[in-house]
Order: sequence, then structure tokens, then C-alpha cells
Amino acid sequence: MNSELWAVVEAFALPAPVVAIEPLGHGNVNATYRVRLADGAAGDGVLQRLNTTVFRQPQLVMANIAAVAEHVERRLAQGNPDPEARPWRMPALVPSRSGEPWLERGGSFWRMLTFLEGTRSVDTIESPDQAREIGAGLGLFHALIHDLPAEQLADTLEGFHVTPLYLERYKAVLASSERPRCERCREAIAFVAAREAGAGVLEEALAAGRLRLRPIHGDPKINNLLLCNDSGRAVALIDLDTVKPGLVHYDIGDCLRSACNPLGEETDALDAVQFDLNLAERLLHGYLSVARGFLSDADLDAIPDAIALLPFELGLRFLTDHLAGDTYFTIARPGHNLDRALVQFRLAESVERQRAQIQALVEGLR
Ligand code: GN1
Ligand code: MG
Repeated sequence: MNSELWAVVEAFALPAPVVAIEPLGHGNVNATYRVRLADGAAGDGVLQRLNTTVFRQPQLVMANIAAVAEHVERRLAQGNPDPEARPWRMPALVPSRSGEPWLERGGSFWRMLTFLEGTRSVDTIESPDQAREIGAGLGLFHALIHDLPAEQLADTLEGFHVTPLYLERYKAVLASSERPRCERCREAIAFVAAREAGAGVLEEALAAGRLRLRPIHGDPKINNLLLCNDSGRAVALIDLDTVKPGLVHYDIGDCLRSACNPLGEETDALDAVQFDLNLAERLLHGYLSVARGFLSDADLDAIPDAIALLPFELGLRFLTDHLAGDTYFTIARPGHNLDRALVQFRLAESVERQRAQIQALVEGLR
């Protein structure tokens, strides 16, 4: 690991000497490292360099994280809203040695959080019971933040999860992109053209007053939920950079599109990509076991639309980035964003084929 990284780590007020710095997780936007400490009892740190091309006002991101943490702690002190009382945890901020909640150095923005010892995350689902936990974890997070006043949250990423805005940007990029279009790229473009009319389904329901804005996580994909190593229960939802007022449906759809795709979003087995109904049933069962109380009937009505929309939206975002020259998502190889887009589109097709069953499944959970 390079000396710059060590210097950055040294600038944070950690409780024990650092023995190792290792890449952590597979984030597509920020760079994340686990900072191992000599004293096992002290608990490791998680160092992140925020992508300031994406998050242009990182101070506001940090303020949001603090507002959420404060609200969640207050709520938990009043009693756990989860009927099964999952012991919920939040990472704590480790300040820099100069007392700042973050570190700006060499044009980069760094922050350190505590690693939640005794937990793990998975990139692809391992069992139906785990799907239920993933759902319950998202439900508990929503239950804890749904009454956080919107004015306490800054909008750190304008347009984030407003599907018609992604479509607008896609069209502008498509019109100006000079990237050569291979056959797979043309397949992806045709996929979008055939479905673009449905992009506004959630925003239209919002505009018509059927749905309402609430604080949402913004990025509750499977590997942002932490599971207890011992009990297997969901105990935390991390990566709070995108918390803002929005439609919980974007969160629900995002969680399902990531957890109910057993091959994962990085698979190259395109023809085998499937949306797993059984996992979806378990996940939604877990979600509603905690969140049902604050959702309206109209909220439930829109869940099938959300399940269909989110793989389309993420595929659209990957495809846009491919056409724009890979400026947003971190890629590991040329064409990576196109590959990712095609996986999401295959998932969206699988959802389309099972639309009637998904509808029935949601009805059955009312
Ligand atoms: C990005 O960086 P990561 O992996 O937490 C993206 C999400 C996508 C996700 C797809 C701020 O999240 O919206 O769903 O990739 N985050 C941002 O893997 O755009
Ligand atoms: Mg994220």
C-alpha cells in the first residue's frame, strides 16, 4: 500500500497503532479500505476517499450522515421499532487528529468510520433466510428514518434516483457519444428504446399524490447490509452517502434487484441471469415485517412497478456511462459498464416475464 495512504491513516485519531491497510468491498464510486489495528480489542477502521466528482459537496454528505446517526440513536433509545428487536448498529465517525470530522489532503476528501466488528456482507445471496434478513434490515432502517424531517437532509446528489432524469441524460449522451457501437451496445440501446415510456412510473405516482417523499437510503444494495457473524441477522445498513428525501420504492427496488439476482451484478453468464421469485418473497416478507406500519396501501400497490423499474434504471445508468466514456462508475476493464448494463437488462426482462407472479406475491403479503 502506498505511503500516501499510510500518511492519511496516521492523520486520524485511531485508538491503537495501524498494522495493515487493505482494500475493502467493491464500491463503484468511492475508494474504501479496512484499517487494521494492532490492538484487536480496539476495533478496525474503515477509510474512504470520497469521489468528489460525484459528491461535489462532501461536507454536506458528512452532515447528512451525522443527522441520520443522531436521529437513529434517538429513535432506538425510545424503543426498537422492529417486532423482532434486531440489535441495530451504526458505524461511528473517527475524527482526524486535528479534531475535524474528515481530512482534506492533496485535493482528496477522506473520512474514517469504525468497522462494525463481528459483521460481514455478501455480494450475492446465500440463502432464502438471508433474503428475509436483508429485507428486514432495510425495513428497520426505513422505520428508523421515516420521520427524520426532510429539512435536516441536504440533497448531495441532484437527480439521484429520479428515473426520467436519467433517461434525459442518456438521450443527450446518446446523441453526442462518439463511442463506436458494437452489436451488444446496439442491443442495449434498443432495449432502452422499447421501454423508455415506462421510466416515469414512480414519478408519475408521486406527482399524482399517490406516493410521498420520505428519507431514503439511496443505495441499499445487498452488500451494504451487514449481517451478524454469529446470528446471521441484519444489524446495520452502511454507506449513507446517498440518504435524502425520495421514494422508498427506489430503495425497495434497488434492494430486490441486487439481492434476488443470485449471479450478482458482475456476472458474465448473461444468459443465466434471473430474478428469483422465491428470494423476492422472503425479502419482501422480511421488509414488511418491520415496515408495514408506516406504508400506505398505495405504497404497496407500487412495489411491483419498483421491482420492474430499478434494474432498468441501473442498466440505463451503466449504459449512459459507457457511452459517455466511463466517467462515473469505476471500471476494471474496457466495456465493463456495457457488460453491467446488459446484466441489469437481462434481469429486467426476467422481472417482466414474471410480472403476474410478482403482482400476486405482493398481494399475498398485504
Ligand atoms: C454505486 O459505489 P457503490 O457500489 O456503493 C452507485 C449506486 C449503484 C451501485 C451499483 C452514488 O454504488 O447507485 O446502484 O453503484 N452509487 C452512486 O453497483 O451512484
Ligand atoms: Mg454507495
